[in-house]
Amino acid sequence: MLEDLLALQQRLLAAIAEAGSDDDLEQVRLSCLGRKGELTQILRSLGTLAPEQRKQAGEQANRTRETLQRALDERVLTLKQAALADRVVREQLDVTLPGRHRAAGAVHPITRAIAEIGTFFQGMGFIAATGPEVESDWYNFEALNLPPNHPAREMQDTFYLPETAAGERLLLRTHTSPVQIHVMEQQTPPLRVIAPGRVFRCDSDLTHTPMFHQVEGFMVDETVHFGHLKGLLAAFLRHFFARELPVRFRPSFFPFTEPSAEVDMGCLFCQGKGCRVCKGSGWLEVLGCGMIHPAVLGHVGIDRERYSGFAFGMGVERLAMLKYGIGDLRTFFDNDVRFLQRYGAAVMGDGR
Ligand code: 2NM
Repeated sequence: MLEDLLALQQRLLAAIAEAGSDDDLEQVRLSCLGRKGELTQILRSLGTLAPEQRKQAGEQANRTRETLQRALDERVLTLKQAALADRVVREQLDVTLPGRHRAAGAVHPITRAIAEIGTFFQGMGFIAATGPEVESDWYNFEALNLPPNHPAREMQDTFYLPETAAGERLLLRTHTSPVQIHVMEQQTPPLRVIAPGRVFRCDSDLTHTPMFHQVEGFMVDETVHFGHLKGLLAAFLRHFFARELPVRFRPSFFPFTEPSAEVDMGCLFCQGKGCRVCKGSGWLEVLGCGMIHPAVLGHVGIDRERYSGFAFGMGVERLAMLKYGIGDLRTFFDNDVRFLQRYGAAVMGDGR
């Protein structure tokens, strides 16, 4: 019996020393001290021994139990410490590593330019209006006096949507003028409105993107004349480019205005002497404008005997390129944060 106990103790001590996890240890504990454990069975069988043997075996069995229990407790602790030491190595944090760089964004120059344009016209009493980017033929063309066979309506310039169930061919607006038509329909003069927003033309090369931005504006009141338009746009350009500038109006043609004009300003880069930017002319073409065509006023139910109006339109990308010195139109839409870091602003420029 004594030999049996010592042999059991040796075997179980070896098993405890080999146990690599809490689960292993629990298995060993159950096999020896559990209800059906080997030592438990021996302790139970002590009663069958003669009194002399029973005392000796009992004492040895208790010593074996204490020895095994202590070995189990120690092994639990050893495993716990080993696990902790392992974690300390695995989860080491190198506090001297450089931080991860997060590129900071900025206000996009298009947003900034629209805000700056808006600030000027707000100061002149204009209200900003917006409207849908998907339009009907009527609002984008017909109401603006663009006849059915006008070149601007050709398929290659306009993005058309699939025909609707009702047989209507909707399109992506090619200018923000349809917004002005909506406003003129819904409100009565006097009106002073600008319409900033995205417009779409099926055109893509070095100097054209299929989506770009416009700010158009118009004013309708009694006695509005071309002199108001000239004064307003000259003041706008001098405000936007923050300098005294020569401004000239050249006769031109738009279906929705009569008379129509292109507006040039003195070249910012050569002061009129002629350079690459102005192609040697000394002038930069920056706006289109004119007196709203009586047919347009008629289409929106404005009394053309009593009221007159002017309208103008500008491309935001072109103005932003000139003002902020941006060389390549397509970089506006590359979505490269380095573009914002170079040309972006910390604030909008209109108080926001
Ligand atoms: C331009 C040039 C000339 C224009 C006309 C209108 C409307 F709706 F009032 F008739 N809005 N914008 C207009 C006139 C736009 O852009 C170069």
